[in-house]
Formats: sequence, structure tokens, C-alpha cells
Amino acid sequence: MVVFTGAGVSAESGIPTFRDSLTGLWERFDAASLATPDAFRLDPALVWGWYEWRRMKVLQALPNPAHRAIAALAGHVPRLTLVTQNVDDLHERAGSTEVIHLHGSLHQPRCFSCARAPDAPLETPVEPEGGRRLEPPRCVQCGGQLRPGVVWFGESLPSNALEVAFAAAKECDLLLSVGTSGMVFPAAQMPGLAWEAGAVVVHVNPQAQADREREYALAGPAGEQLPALLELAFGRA
Ligand code: BV8
Ligand code: ZN
Repeated sequence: MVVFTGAGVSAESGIPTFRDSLTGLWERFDAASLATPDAFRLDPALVWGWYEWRRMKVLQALPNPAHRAIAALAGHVPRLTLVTQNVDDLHERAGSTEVIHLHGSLHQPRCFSCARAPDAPLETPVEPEGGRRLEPPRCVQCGGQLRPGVVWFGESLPSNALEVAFAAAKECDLLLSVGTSGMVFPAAQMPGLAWEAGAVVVHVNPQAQADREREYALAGPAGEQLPALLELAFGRA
């Protein structure tokens, strides 16, 4: 079994999804224009400030019933591979292990110049004054600026993570696609790879649709649909 998740699985934890990730301070920016290397080169403090704002929201958030149901599911099936597009650590905090992060993590900053990770973990982010800019910390090794450890648009995905994720999709019997709009590639190929290999694919999100054999839609919030699915399948979530 493969569970493939996007921002929707963290929505009920209060983490804005990508489509509306710019609520509050950021409503006038377009995420895709901030999540690029060029945006960072152009205005490192703006991009670093945005990610620190998001990291603060993640630190303040708690895993929701969807994350917990996915963690519980692993105990009910012979093999479960969890692949996420999310850069938060809510799956891990709900008890999931070996989470494959196709787009990196907010908790692994690295030097933009020499790619070295900082020795000490970042301090807890403060509400950026003025809500926008925060100078990125400096690398102790080369003095370069730290960048978020996420995969930006135009950057390639960690090759090992992608390889393992695609292999799991091709050999699974069932793939649950939870809380993703399926707009960003190559991650969005996951459900199609599983379907083409003969698996059953289940989409879980408020707008879920299924229009072919071996494909199902659970239209509703993951925090409700997944516990209900476990209840139905295993008698309790
Ligand atoms: C690559 C990390 C090339 C950062 C992210 C033109 C120029 C450059 C590139 C491209 C181009 N055209 C196409 C591309 C490729 C590009 C791409 O796909 N662009 C799209 C926009 C067309 N892809 C890339 O650039 C990738 N790299 O191709 O490299 C290359 C190749 C070889 C060698 C070198 C380079 C890299 C893409 C990774 C970008 N990074 N995130 C960060 O977080 O800041 S993407 C980000 O958006 C997410 O990680 C996610 O992957 C993506 C979409 O977000 P979702 O998770 O789906 O969330 P979204 O908000 O969209 O949807 C939420 C869903 O949940 C909705 O359906 C909603 O209904 C639902 N929902 C809401 N509430 C709930 C719910 N569901 C359940 N329960 C609820 N309660
Ligand atoms: Zn460095």
C-alpha cells in the first residue's frame, strides 16, 4: 500500500494549503513565485521570512486525525509506503516512520552556497517584525546564506526519494492519494503510475472524483474520511 499526501492532509491542523498558503501576511504573494531559487537570490530576506513564518505555523500546529489514521494504518497492512509532498513534520509527529519527503523539509535548512547543514538547529522563529523580511542566518563554514531545505520550482527532486516513491507506486496493490491537487510534477505522477500498474487508487479530498475502473473518490476532509475508512475496514481507527 502507498499513501501519497499533499497540503490538504495538514489543512485541518491549521496549515494553509499551497493554494491558500498566503493567508494573513502573505495574501499578495504567489507561492510559486516565492518558492524558486531566483526569488531567493533576488530577495533572500523576503523568502527566508516567508519560510520562517510557515515553520512557525508548523511548530504551532498539531497532527490531525488524518495524520493519525495514516500512522495507524501502517499497523493494519503488510507494507505501507508513505510519500509526502509536504515540507512539515506532522506525519512524523503523528507516529509515521520512514516518511519519504519528495519536496524536502522546513526543518532541514542548508547553506545556499556550500549546501552544508547548520550544526545547531534553528532557533524558534519569531513573528517576523513587519511580517515580511528576515535576514537568513549565515553558514559557519563559508559565510553563505542559509536556505530552506525544500525543493523549489525548477529544482530537481531528491533522486533517491523519487526512485523509491515511484517504485512503490508501481508495485502497490492500493494507493491512497490524500489532500493533493495533483498539479506539481513529477510528484503528481504517483497516482497514475499506480493505476497503470493495475493498483486500486482512492482519492481523498473535498473535490475528489473518480472516473475510471479501479479508481474511487472519498469526497470530504481527510480528517473525517480516513478515520471513517479505518473504522469500516478494521473496526476501529
Ligand atoms: C522540476 C516545496 C525540473 C516548496 C513544492 C515551468 C518552469 C519551471 C518548472 C516547470 C514549469 N512547468 C512545469 C514545471 C515543472 C514544475 C511544475 O510541476 N510546475 C507546476 C506548477 C506546473 N515542477 C518543478 O519545478 C519540480 N522540479 O520539475 O525540476 C528539473 C528536471 C531535471 C533537472 C533539474 C530540474 C519541483 C516541484 C516542487 C516544488 N515545491 N513544495 C514549498 O513548500 O515551499 S510544490 C508544492 O505545491 C507542494 O509541495 C505540492 O507539491 C504542490 C501542490 O500542492 P498540494 O500539496 O497539492 O497542495 P494544494 O494546495 O495544491 O492542494 C491542496 C489539496 O488539498 C486541494 O486539492 C484541496 O482541495 C485539498 N484539501 C483542502 N483541505 C483538505 C483537502 N484534502 C483533504 N482534506 C482536507 N481537509
Ligand atoms: Zn556554506
